[in-house]
Amino acid sequence: MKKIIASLLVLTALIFASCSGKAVYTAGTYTGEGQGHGGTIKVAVTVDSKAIKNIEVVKNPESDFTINAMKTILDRALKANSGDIDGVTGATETSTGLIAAIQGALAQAATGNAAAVSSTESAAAELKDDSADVVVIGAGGAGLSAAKAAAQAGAKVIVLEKMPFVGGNTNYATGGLNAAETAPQEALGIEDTIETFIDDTMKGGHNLNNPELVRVLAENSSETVNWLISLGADLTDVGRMGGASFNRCHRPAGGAAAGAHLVSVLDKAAESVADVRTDSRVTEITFDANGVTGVKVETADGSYSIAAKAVVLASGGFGADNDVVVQFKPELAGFGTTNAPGATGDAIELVKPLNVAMVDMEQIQTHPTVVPVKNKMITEAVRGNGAILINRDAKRFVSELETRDVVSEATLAQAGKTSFLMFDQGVRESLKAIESYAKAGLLTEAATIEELAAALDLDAATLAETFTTYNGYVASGADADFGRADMPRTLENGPFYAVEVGPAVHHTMGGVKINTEAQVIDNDGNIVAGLFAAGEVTGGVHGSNRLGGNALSDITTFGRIAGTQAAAFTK
Ligand code: MEZ
Repeated sequence: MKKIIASLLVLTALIFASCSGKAVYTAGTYTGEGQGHGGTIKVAVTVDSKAIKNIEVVKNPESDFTINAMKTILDRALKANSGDIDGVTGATETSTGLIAAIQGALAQAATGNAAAVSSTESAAAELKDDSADVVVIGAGGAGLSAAKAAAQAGAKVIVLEKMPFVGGNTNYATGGLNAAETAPQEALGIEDTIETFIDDTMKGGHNLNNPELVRVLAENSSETVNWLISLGADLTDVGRMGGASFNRCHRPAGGAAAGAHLVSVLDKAAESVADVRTDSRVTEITFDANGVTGVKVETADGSYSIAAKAVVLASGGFGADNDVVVQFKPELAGFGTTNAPGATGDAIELVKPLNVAMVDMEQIQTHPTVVPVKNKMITEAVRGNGAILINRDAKRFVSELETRDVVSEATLAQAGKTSFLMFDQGVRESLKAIESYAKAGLLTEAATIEELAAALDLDAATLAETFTTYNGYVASGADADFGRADMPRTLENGPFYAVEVGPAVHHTMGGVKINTEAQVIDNDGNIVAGLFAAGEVTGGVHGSNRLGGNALSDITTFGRIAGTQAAAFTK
């Protein structure tokens, strides 16, 4: 109790000091701890007598995708010179733990009643209009790629992100990035071709795709991989995704999650050459008779305008907002989503005054292996590395490497409209991404298949027979039941694992119409001068069904093209 009273006194002193514009620390480095999602977060906070000089996260048990949320919180604490800051939407537990750790350290640093900078003082800056060659709307993978490419081409770039952190849906992407005829494929002896990549993508999208855009995607994919590697990305592990004829999904060594890794690489690359502003929502794209002229921006502190010669729209899709989803595909009412909270389709209204053409808006994809209610996507790479899908009769019911539309539909036809994704220790060891599912407590684990069946209330003899039959198919190289194209390993090394999964909204394939140079097209077929777009905000690349691994490919390749073209336009 004494400890609590003492903490409250320190906190009260800090609050008083902050309100009066005065607070003081005893210079030094102090540690604090807080409980995050994955365990205890520990920070070391260095202060001088007036201000926080540095915050270092010395123990971080959180998953990779929270890196950007943590960075945002550290930036906020440094800017505010205080631990009295807001958390980050979409990373609540990490925010709570990290903020508590910072507050704990600052409570020790506080001496009670002298002078320091208050949070309100440092935040009260005047908002001035600004200018840039290129403004990028959205700091997900597409926006960050565009920003880096535009700056590499010599443009002054400002990136505007409405969320408090960068990364968008790319933070959640896991399985990897599709590319053909790449150096990492060659190193692994994979004989893929650009033409097969094109054929697979067109087939997966039921030929609704714009073939010219698909060709650009495939022909530039290898160069994109080289570009990302040159920026520091690790894309050395190459695995299989549904609908692919070869292993072409590139990700970090050991099968670690690709998205958060690429965000951290691209963020560093973009921040070094562009002005990246979070908590900055674009409310209008301004234009005159000659084309776009800039944007209007809204922040918590007020609004301002940026004059720009070119604008790159990279604001993502609308899969996070079920109200918008059902406007275009009513049968998805009530479905969960894998999407980041910012994917709310802001571009739909933003481009209306510019008479921009929209294509394929009703083409919305569900991902078939998402944990119900928790909305946690289990990457397709788990199936790619060997996992099988089992229904409540303890039987397989589909080729696990079919495209997402086929696997989703087959799952919805099963009792309970979900299935169990099952694998063994061999699959777990082949893919680092699985560790985060184990850490999050999503996996049911059992020493034997019979024990796994008992834990899930399935018939043990049937499940054992299903595994035996499947292992026989792996040995013979032919799946006599469902014709699964690739069966990389038998499932016979315990422990065995299962997780219940079902379809949830994943990717909105429709969006603004672009040409091969990422220029935006209007309803009369004309180019909107100075307006470029890349990533999930666009339509046409994926047709009616996107292949797993083609989103990271799309955002980086078309992001690069949009940035380069936008910079060229400003010359
Ligand atoms: O491209 C994707 O959506 C993807 C690879 C998702 C995943 O299952 O990891």
